[in-house]
Amino acid sequence: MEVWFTEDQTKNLRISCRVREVLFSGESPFQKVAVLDTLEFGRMLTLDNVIQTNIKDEFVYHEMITHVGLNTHADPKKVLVIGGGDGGTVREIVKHKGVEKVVHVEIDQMVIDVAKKFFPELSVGFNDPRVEILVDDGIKHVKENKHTYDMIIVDSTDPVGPAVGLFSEEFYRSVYEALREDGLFVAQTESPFFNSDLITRVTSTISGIFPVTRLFQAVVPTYPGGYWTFTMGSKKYDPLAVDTEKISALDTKWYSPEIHRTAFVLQPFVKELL
Ligand code: AG3
Repeated sequence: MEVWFTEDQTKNLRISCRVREVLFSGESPFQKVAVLDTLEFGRMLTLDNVIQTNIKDEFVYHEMITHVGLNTHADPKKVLVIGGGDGGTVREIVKHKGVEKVVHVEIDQMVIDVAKKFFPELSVGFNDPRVEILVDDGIKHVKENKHTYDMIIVDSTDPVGPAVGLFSEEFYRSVYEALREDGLFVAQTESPFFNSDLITRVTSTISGIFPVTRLFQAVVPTYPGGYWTFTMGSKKYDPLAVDTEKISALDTKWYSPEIHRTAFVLQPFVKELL
């Protein structure tokens, strides 16, 4: 028997993956959580039937949401991660020896438990002594912690349901306040093919708050369109002014000093959104 998982990427577009086995399926107070063993992508985490991550392509997203910003800041010591309960983002941050503290705020305990059990490759960073995990609301956390972080990473789900607030002007203002005077933040900002209005709105909102706003891109095969964006809001540092020759070597598969530069090269149709 063939078993397939299908995500409705838009109302009119679907992605399907053949499933060898359903390893976990549960419902938390926030969402439906599932772990599927897929034939094409290996173990895959879905939340409310939306693909979050998988063993085959996770490195692209997790390396890009972390290293571009960490290598833009001159000396990031204290980093906050909002969301990203699978652990992939934290795993990449702790590769930076200069980082002294990572506060990881994830709203859903079930996602953390599932990551520990089914995604040891992603959740390894949870064991690093510099990492503190808080099961809490990220929006509340940034409001309550002013002038605290060098970098904030928003590793959210799509802008529907619980994550809507993480794409709002009010939230970006709290992020600004939660950052130290030379701090910066990076958020995942969806697909220019299917979420163009969101990209336009978010970049214009962020540029109204932060002196430097930059959109960059990478390829994530399992996300809608396969072309994914991230947006950086920065109080001082410009990622394009980084001397990429001075970036220290990291054990990565997608990110490199060359990619640090080329990720900001945008196609005309994407530039038009900004
Ligand atoms: N965060 C989810 C990105 C959005 C994916 N959207 C989609 N598949 N429709 C990824 C979490 C990884 N730590």
